[in-house]
Amino acid sequence: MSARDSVFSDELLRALAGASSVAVLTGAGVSAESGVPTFRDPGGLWSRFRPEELASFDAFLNNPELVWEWYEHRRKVIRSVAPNPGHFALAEMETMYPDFTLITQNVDGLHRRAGSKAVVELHGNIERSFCIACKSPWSPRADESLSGAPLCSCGGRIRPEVVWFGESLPAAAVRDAWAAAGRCGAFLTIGTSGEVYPAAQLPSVAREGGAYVAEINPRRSSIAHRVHECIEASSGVALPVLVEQLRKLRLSA
Ligand code: BV8
Repeated sequence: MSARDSVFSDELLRALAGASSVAVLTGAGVSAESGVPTFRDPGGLWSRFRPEELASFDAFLNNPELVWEWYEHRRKVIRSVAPNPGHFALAEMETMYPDFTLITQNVDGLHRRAGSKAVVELHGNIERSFCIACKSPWSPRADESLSGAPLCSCGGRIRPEVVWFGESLPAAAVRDAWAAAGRCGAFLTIGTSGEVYPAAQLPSVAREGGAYVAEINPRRSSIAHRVHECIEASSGVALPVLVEQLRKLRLSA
C-alpha cells in the first residue's frame, strides 16, 4: 500500500502538530531504499553470517581480517549510495520543532548526509575507527593502500567505532536518547525490527513518558504491540507524505 493511500490517524497528526518536542528512532529499514541491505530481512546482512560471527569483539580478535573486510565492504556500499526521501524528510522534520532528536541504530551516517543535525548514533559510525590498544582515532592515510586489517603505529589492532554485541552503548548517546524519548510528546520508531536492545526499549520509554508512539515499517516489528499505531508503509514513501501533511497543519494552525 503506498503511503498516499495510507491515512495517518488524527491522533498521530494532532500529537505531531501539537508537540514541541519530538523524538525518532531509526533502524536499518530507513537506509534500505538507499540500497543499504538491512540485517534481518531476507538476504540481509545477517542472513549470510550470524551476528556473533562478525559483530562482536571476540569475532574480531578471532578473525580480524574477516571482520575488517566485512566492514570495508559495507563502507564501500555506503559510499556508493545516497540518502533517500525518508532521510531528507526527517532532516526537514527537524527544522519544524524547537526540540527534535533523531536517535539512530544505523552506523552508515546517511542521516547526517541528508542534513539531519540532532543525530544520536546509538551504535557508533562505520566511518570512524580506533586502536584497541591506545584508543587513538585512526583513519587510513590518503596514500595508504590498505590490504587486510590495519595496525596502529603503536602496534595495536584497528577496529571500527561501532558497538558490537556484548558491548555497552556510548554513555553520552544513551543519556541523550533516553532523555529525548522521556520528554517528547510524539515518538516515531521507523525501519527497525525492534530485535536489538537496549535501543528497542526506547518506544516504551517514550510511551511511559506520555508520548504518542507510532511505528513506520512495511512489516509489524517485534515491538509493534508497544506502540499506539502502526503505519505499514516504507519510510521513503510515508515520511515525505507525513512531513507534507504536518507542514500544511502547522501553516493552518
Ligand atoms: C548492550 C552495530 C550492555 C555494528 C549492532 C537487553 C538489554 C541489553 C542488552 C541485551 C538485552 N537483550 C539482549 C541483549 C544483548 C544484545 C541484543 O540486543 N541481542 C539481540 C540480538 C537479542 N544487545 C547488545 O549486546 C547491546 N549491548 O546492551 O550492552 C550489555 C553488555 C554485555 C552483556 C549484555 C548487555 C549492543 C547492541 C548493538 C549491536 N550492534 N550493529 C554493525 O552495524 O555492524 S546491531 C544491528 O542491529 C544494527 O545496529 C542495527 O541497526 C540493529 C537493529 O537492527 P535494525 O536496524 O532493526 O535492522 P533489521 O534488519 O533488524 O530490521 C530492519 C527493519 O526495517 C525490518 O523491520 C524491516 O521490516 C524494516 N524495513 C525494511 N525496509 C523498510 C523498512 N522499514 C521502513 N522502510 C523500508 N523501506
